[in-house]
Amino acid sequence: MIKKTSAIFLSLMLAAIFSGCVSKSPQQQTPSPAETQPSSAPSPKNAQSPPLIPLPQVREISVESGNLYFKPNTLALKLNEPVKINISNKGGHTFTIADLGVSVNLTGPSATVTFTPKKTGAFALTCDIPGHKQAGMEGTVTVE
Ligand SMILES: [Cu+2]
Repeated sequence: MIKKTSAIFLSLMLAAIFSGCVSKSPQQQTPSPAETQPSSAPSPKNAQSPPLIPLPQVREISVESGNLYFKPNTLALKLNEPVKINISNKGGHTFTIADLGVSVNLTGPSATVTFTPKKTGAFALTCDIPGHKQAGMEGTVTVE
């Protein structure tokens, strides 16, 4: 008697545990596809927004080139910072910074030169027309 009742009790317990495991598993799987849909929806909108790329700052400097002078004749530049020099001119001259690879012929009333200093130091600004440097068309360009 005792062995039969214990065997029936054990079979009922196993059936209860087995049925409980089977009934729980489909309920846990159903919410997962519903959660993935709202999270994937906003991502294409973020990908379409244009990326913000900052433009490099170009510093502009005005220099006057005249009758055997540059005004100002000292320029302070920064390493790897693009610079645009607007030159107003009278006569025939050049705006030359040989050490930085810059040389512009000045024949008209204005000229521009844009470059980026790639090394630091103090460099000579000159007019390369013969005799003009000796007459005073020279200066110094410092790059820090
Ligand atoms: Cu000159």
